[in-house]
Amino acid sequence: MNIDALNGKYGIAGAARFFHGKGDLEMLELTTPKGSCELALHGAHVTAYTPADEEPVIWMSQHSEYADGKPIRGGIPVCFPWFGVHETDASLPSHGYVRLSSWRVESVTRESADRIAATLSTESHVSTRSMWPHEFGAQLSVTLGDSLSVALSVTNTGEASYAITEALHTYFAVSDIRFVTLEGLEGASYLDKLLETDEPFVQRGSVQFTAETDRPYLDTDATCIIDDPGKQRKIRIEKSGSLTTVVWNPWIAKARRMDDLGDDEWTGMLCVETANALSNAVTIEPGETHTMATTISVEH
Ligand code: TA6
Repeated sequence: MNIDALNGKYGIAGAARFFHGKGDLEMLELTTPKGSCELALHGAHVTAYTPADEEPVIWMSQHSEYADGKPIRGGIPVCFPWFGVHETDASLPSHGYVRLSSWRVESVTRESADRIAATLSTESHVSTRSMWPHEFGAQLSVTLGDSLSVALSVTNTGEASYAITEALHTYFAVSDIRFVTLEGLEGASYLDKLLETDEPFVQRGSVQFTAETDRPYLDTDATCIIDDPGKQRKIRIEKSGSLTTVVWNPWIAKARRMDDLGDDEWTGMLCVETANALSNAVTIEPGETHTMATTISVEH
Protein backbone atom coordinates (compact mmCIF):
# COMPACT_ATOMS: atom_id res chain seq x y z
CA MET A 1 0.00 0.00 0.00
CA ASN A 2 1.51 3.37 -0.91
CA ILE A 3 2.01 6.26 1.50
CA ASP A 4 -1.09 8.17 0.41
CA ALA A 5 -3.24 5.07 0.82
CA LEU A 6 -1.69 4.34 4.24
CA ASN A 7 -2.33 7.89 5.40
CA GLY A 8 -5.82 7.78 3.97
CA LYS A 9 -6.67 4.53 5.78
CA TYR A 10 -4.65 4.76 9.03
CA GLY A 11 -3.36 8.33 9.33
CA ILE A 12 -4.55 10.48 12.26
CA ALA A 13 -3.95 14.22 11.99
CA GLY A 14 -1.29 15.34 14.46
CA ALA A 15 -0.82 11.80 15.80
CA ALA A 16 -0.04 9.23 13.10
CA ARG A 17 1.72 9.97 9.83
CA PHE A 18 3.23 7.70 7.18
CA PHE A 19 6.17 8.90 5.12
CA HIS A 20 9.12 7.67 3.06
CA GLY A 21 12.27 7.49 5.19
CA LYS A 22 15.85 6.49 4.49
CA GLY A 23 16.18 4.00 1.68
CA ASP A 24 12.65 5.03 0.71
CA LEU A 25 11.33 2.71 3.42
CA GLU A 26 7.71 3.21 4.44
CA MET A 27 7.76 4.78 7.91
CA LEU A 28 5.16 5.55 10.56
CA GLU A 29 5.59 8.41 13.02
CA LEU A 30 3.46 8.41 16.17
CA THR A 31 3.19 11.62 18.18
CA THR A 32 1.50 12.57 21.47
CA PRO A 33 2.16 15.40 23.94
CA LYS A 34 4.20 12.80 25.90
CA GLY A 35 6.67 12.13 23.08
CA SER A 36 7.16 10.56 19.69
CA CYS A 37 8.34 7.34 18.08
CA GLU A 38 9.01 6.11 14.58
CA LEU A 39 8.89 2.66 13.05
CA ALA A 40 9.66 1.21 9.65
CA LEU A 41 7.16 -1.20 8.12
CA HIS A 42 10.36 -3.03 7.10
CA GLY A 43 10.81 -5.53 9.92
CA ALA A 44 8.17 -3.71 12.02
CA HIS A 45 11.29 -1.97 13.26
CA VAL A 46 11.09 0.82 15.84
CA THR A 47 13.79 3.32 14.83
CA ALA A 48 13.17 6.15 17.29
CA TYR A 49 11.66 6.86 20.69
CA THR A 50 11.96 10.32 22.23
CA PRO A 51 9.88 11.19 25.30
CA ALA A 52 8.88 14.85 25.61
CA ASP A 53 11.72 16.95 27.10
CA GLU A 54 14.19 14.07 26.79
CA GLU A 55 17.03 13.16 24.43
CA PRO A 56 16.40 10.15 22.16
CA VAL A 57 16.24 6.89 24.12
CA ILE A 58 16.76 4.58 21.15
CA TRP A 59 20.12 4.45 19.34
CA MET A 60 20.54 4.21 15.57
CA SER A 61 23.75 3.64 13.66
CA GLN A 62 24.71 6.37 11.20
CA HIS A 63 25.96 3.57 8.97
CA SER A 64 22.85 1.38 8.88
CA GLU A 65 21.48 -0.01 5.65
CA TYR A 66 17.83 0.63 4.85
CA ALA A 67 16.96 -1.92 2.17
CA ASP A 68 14.72 -4.90 1.55
CA GLY A 69 16.49 -8.05 2.63
CA LYS A 70 18.86 -6.18 4.95
CA PRO A 71 18.63 -5.66 8.75
CA ILE A 72 18.49 -2.14 10.15
CA ARG A 73 21.31 -1.45 12.66
CA GLY A 74 19.93 0.05 15.83
CA GLY A 75 16.39 0.66 17.05
CA ILE A 76 14.42 -2.43 18.10
CA PRO A 77 15.10 -5.32 15.69
CA VAL A 78 12.42 -8.04 15.89
CA CYS A 79 14.32 -11.34 16.06
CA PHE A 80 12.14 -14.33 15.13
CA PRO A 81 11.62 -17.28 14.59
CA TRP A 82 15.09 -17.83 16.00
CA PHE A 83 17.55 -15.77 18.04
CA GLY A 84 21.19 -15.53 16.96
CA VAL A 85 22.75 -18.04 14.57
CA HIS A 86 20.34 -20.70 13.23
CA GLU A 87 20.84 -23.93 15.20
CA THR A 88 21.55 -26.15 12.18
CA ASP A 89 22.22 -23.87 9.20
CA ALA A 90 24.59 -20.94 9.85
CA SER A 91 23.98 -19.72 6.29
CA LEU A 92 20.46 -18.62 7.26
CA PRO A 93 19.96 -15.01 8.40
CA SER A 94 21.16 -14.17 11.90
CA HIS A 95 18.20 -13.52 14.27
CA GLY A 96 15.64 -15.03 11.92
CA TYR A 97 14.14 -13.38 8.86
CA VAL A 98 11.10 -11.31 9.89
CA ARG A 99 13.29 -8.20 10.33
CA LEU A 100 14.30 -8.38 6.66
CA SER A 101 10.98 -7.63 4.96
CA SER A 102 7.98 -5.36 5.17
CA TRP A 103 5.10 -6.04 7.57
CA ARG A 104 1.46 -5.05 6.97
CA VAL A 105 -0.33 -2.33 8.94
CA GLU A 106 -3.33 -3.80 10.82
CA SER A 107 -4.44 -0.80 12.87
CA VAL A 108 -3.52 2.61 14.26
CA THR A 109 -5.64 3.66 17.24
CA ARG A 110 -5.58 6.83 19.30
CA GLU A 111 -6.63 5.56 22.73
CA SER A 112 -6.50 9.02 24.31
CA ALA A 113 -4.85 12.40 23.72
CA ASP A 114 -1.69 10.98 25.37
CA ARG A 115 -1.72 7.40 24.06
CA ILE A 116 -1.61 5.93 20.57
CA ALA A 117 -1.01 2.38 19.36
CA ALA A 118 -0.14 0.74 16.06
CA THR A 119 -0.18 -2.94 15.14
CA LEU A 120 1.66 -4.57 12.23
CA SER A 121 1.53 -8.19 11.10
CA THR A 122 3.32 -10.82 9.08
CA GLU A 123 2.97 -14.57 8.67
CA SER A 124 4.63 -17.69 7.30
CA HIS A 125 4.51 -18.13 3.56
CA VAL A 126 5.96 -20.29 0.84
CA SER A 127 9.30 -18.47 0.80
CA THR A 128 9.80 -18.89 4.56
CA ARG A 129 9.04 -22.58 4.84
CA SER A 130 12.41 -23.56 3.38
CA MET A 131 14.10 -21.64 6.22
CA TRP A 132 11.64 -22.64 8.97
CA PRO A 133 9.05 -25.37 8.22
CA HIS A 134 6.28 -24.09 10.48
CA GLU A 135 3.12 -21.96 10.13
CA PHE A 136 2.73 -18.81 12.17
CA GLY A 137 1.05 -15.46 12.32
CA ALA A 138 2.93 -12.64 14.08
CA GLN A 139 1.81 -9.22 15.31
CA LEU A 140 4.00 -6.38 16.57
CA SER A 141 2.20 -3.77 18.63
CA VAL A 142 3.73 -0.43 19.57
CA THR A 143 2.03 1.71 22.22
CA LEU A 144 3.28 5.26 22.83
CA GLY A 145 2.14 6.98 26.04
CA ASP A 146 4.03 7.82 29.24
CA SER A 147 6.38 5.05 28.08
CA LEU A 148 6.97 2.98 24.95
CA SER A 149 5.62 -0.56 24.96
CA VAL A 150 6.46 -3.04 22.21
CA ALA A 151 4.85 -6.48 22.12
CA LEU A 152 5.51 -9.42 19.80
CA SER A 153 2.66 -11.94 19.61
CA VAL A 154 3.17 -15.22 17.76
CA THR A 155 0.28 -17.57 16.96
CA ASN A 156 0.89 -21.17 15.93
CA THR A 157 -1.39 -21.52 12.89
CA GLY A 158 -0.09 -25.01 12.12
CA GLU A 159 -1.10 -28.51 13.13
CA ALA A 160 1.84 -29.33 15.45
CA SER A 161 3.56 -27.62 18.36
CA TYR A 162 6.95 -26.02 17.80
CA ALA A 163 9.64 -24.15 19.71
CA ILE A 164 10.70 -20.59 18.97
CA THR A 165 13.44 -18.30 20.19
CA GLU A 166 12.95 -14.55 19.84
CA ALA A 167 14.06 -11.09 20.92
CA LEU A 168 13.13 -7.46 20.92
CA HIS A 169 16.77 -6.54 20.38
CA THR A 170 16.68 -2.98 21.70
CA TYR A 171 19.62 -0.59 21.17
CA PHE A 172 19.63 2.12 23.85
CA ALA A 173 21.36 5.50 23.48
CA VAL A 174 23.88 6.11 26.29
CA SER A 175 26.39 8.91 26.94
CA ASP A 176 29.42 6.58 27.15
CA ILE A 177 29.18 2.83 27.75
CA ARG A 178 32.33 3.00 29.87
CA PHE A 179 30.52 5.06 32.50
CA VAL A 180 27.14 3.32 32.44
CA THR A 181 25.93 0.55 34.77
CA LEU A 182 23.08 -1.91 34.29
CA GLU A 183 21.07 -2.83 37.38
CA GLY A 184 18.51 -5.59 37.91
CA LEU A 185 20.45 -8.70 36.95
CA GLU A 186 22.20 -9.21 40.29
CA GLY A 187 22.30 -12.94 41.07
CA ALA A 188 21.12 -13.94 37.60
CA SER A 189 22.88 -16.73 35.72
CA TYR A 190 24.45 -15.89 32.37
CA LEU A 191 26.52 -17.40 29.59
CA ASP A 192 29.52 -15.48 28.28
CA LYS A 193 29.40 -15.83 24.48
CA LEU A 194 32.98 -14.58 24.22
CA LEU A 195 34.35 -17.58 26.10
CA GLU A 196 34.65 -21.10 24.71
CA THR A 197 32.56 -22.54 27.51
CA ASP A 198 28.92 -23.34 28.27
CA GLU A 199 29.72 -22.87 31.97
CA PRO A 200 27.20 -20.39 33.44
CA PHE A 201 28.33 -17.47 35.60
CA VAL A 202 26.39 -15.59 38.29
CA GLN A 203 26.10 -11.81 38.04
CA ARG A 204 27.67 -10.09 41.02
CA GLY A 205 26.31 -6.60 41.54
CA SER A 206 25.44 -4.32 38.64
CA VAL A 207 26.82 -4.97 35.14
CA GLN A 208 29.71 -2.67 34.24
CA PHE A 209 31.37 -2.42 30.84
CA THR A 210 35.12 -2.62 30.28
CA ALA A 211 35.30 -4.75 27.11
CA GLU A 212 33.13 -6.42 24.44
CA THR A 213 30.13 -7.82 26.31
CA ASP A 214 27.79 -10.48 24.90
CA ARG A 215 25.79 -12.20 27.63
CA PRO A 216 22.43 -13.97 27.59
CA TYR A 217 21.08 -13.88 31.16
CA LEU A 218 18.77 -16.86 31.58
CA ASP A 219 15.67 -17.59 33.66
CA THR A 220 15.19 -13.93 34.57
CA ASP A 221 12.04 -11.81 34.32
CA ALA A 222 13.72 -8.90 36.07
CA THR A 223 13.20 -5.25 35.29
CA CYS A 224 16.53 -3.69 34.28
CA ILE A 225 17.68 -0.12 34.71
CA ILE A 226 20.43 1.58 32.69
CA ASP A 227 22.02 4.15 34.97
CA ASP A 228 23.58 6.82 32.77
CA PRO A 229 25.22 9.60 34.81
CA GLY A 230 26.47 11.27 31.63
CA LYS A 231 22.90 11.91 30.47
CA GLN A 232 21.74 12.34 34.10
CA ARG A 233 18.99 9.78 33.55
CA LYS A 234 17.98 6.20 34.09
CA ILE A 235 16.23 4.08 31.46
CA ARG A 236 13.82 1.54 32.92
CA ILE A 237 13.25 -1.66 30.93
CA GLU A 238 10.33 -3.77 32.13
CA LYS A 239 9.29 -6.95 30.35
CA SER A 240 6.72 -9.73 30.29
CA GLY A 241 6.60 -13.12 28.58
CA SER A 242 10.41 -13.18 28.51
CA LEU A 243 12.89 -15.20 30.56
CA THR A 244 16.10 -14.13 28.80
CA THR A 245 17.78 -10.73 28.88
CA VAL A 246 20.69 -10.34 26.45
CA VAL A 247 23.27 -7.64 27.18
CA TRP A 248 25.56 -6.63 24.32
CA ASN A 249 28.11 -4.02 23.39
CA PRO A 250 30.57 -4.77 20.54
CA TRP A 251 33.39 -2.57 21.91
CA ILE A 252 36.32 -1.54 19.71
CA ALA A 253 37.43 -4.55 17.67
CA LYS A 254 33.99 -5.93 16.80
CA ALA A 255 32.71 -2.43 15.93
CA ARG A 256 35.61 -2.13 13.47
CA ARG A 257 34.54 -5.42 11.84
CA MET A 258 30.93 -4.27 11.42
CA ASP A 259 30.22 -2.32 8.21
CA ASP A 260 26.94 -0.91 9.53
CA LEU A 261 28.28 0.32 12.88
CA GLY A 262 30.83 3.14 12.88
CA ASP A 263 34.25 2.51 14.43
CA ASP A 264 33.53 5.13 17.09
CA GLU A 265 29.80 4.45 17.60
CA TRP A 266 30.22 1.65 20.14
CA THR A 267 30.60 4.09 23.04
CA GLY A 268 27.09 5.52 22.53
CA MET A 269 25.01 2.34 22.57
CA LEU A 270 24.00 -0.56 24.79
CA CYS A 271 21.73 -3.46 23.85
CA VAL A 272 19.45 -4.75 26.62
CA GLU A 273 17.30 -7.28 24.79
CA THR A 274 13.98 -8.70 25.92
CA ALA A 275 14.23 -12.28 24.68
CA ASN A 276 13.55 -15.99 24.97
CA ALA A 277 16.72 -17.77 23.86
CA LEU A 278 18.78 -20.95 24.46
CA SER A 279 17.20 -22.98 27.27
CA ASN A 280 14.38 -20.39 27.49
CA ALA A 281 12.99 -21.37 24.07
CA VAL A 282 9.17 -21.19 24.06
CA THR A 283 6.95 -24.05 22.84
CA ILE A 284 3.68 -22.94 21.23
CA GLU A 285 0.82 -25.44 20.80
CA PRO A 286 -1.39 -25.34 17.67
CA GLY A 287 -3.83 -22.44 17.90
CA GLU A 288 -1.99 -20.89 20.87
CA THR A 289 -0.50 -17.39 21.01
CA HIS A 290 2.64 -16.37 22.94
CA THR A 291 3.26 -12.69 23.68
CA MET A 292 6.56 -11.14 24.75
CA ALA A 293 6.65 -7.43 25.60
CA THR A 294 9.03 -4.71 26.74
CA THR A 295 8.14 -1.34 28.25
CA ILE A 296 10.72 1.45 28.15
CA SER A 297 10.60 4.62 30.24
CA VAL A 298 12.95 7.33 31.50
CA GLU A 299 13.35 8.38 35.11
CA HIS A 300 15.57 10.87 36.92
O1 TA6 B 1 22.23 -10.09 20.84
C1 TA6 B 1 23.63 -10.07 20.76
C2 TA6 B 1 24.05 -10.58 19.38
O2 TA6 B 1 23.63 -11.90 19.19
C3 TA6 B 1 25.55 -10.40 19.23
O3 TA6 B 1 26.22 -11.66 19.25
C4 TA6 B 1 25.71 -9.67 17.89
O4 TA6 B 1 25.82 -10.60 16.82
C5 TA6 B 1 24.40 -8.87 17.85
O5 TA6 B 1 23.42 -9.78 18.35
C6 TA6 B 1 24.03 -8.30 16.50
O6 TA6 B 1 23.62 -9.31 15.64
P1 TA6 B 1 23.25 -8.90 14.11
O7 TA6 B 1 22.84 -10.18 13.43
O8 TA6 B 1 22.14 -7.89 14.17
O9 TA6 B 1 24.51 -8.30 13.55
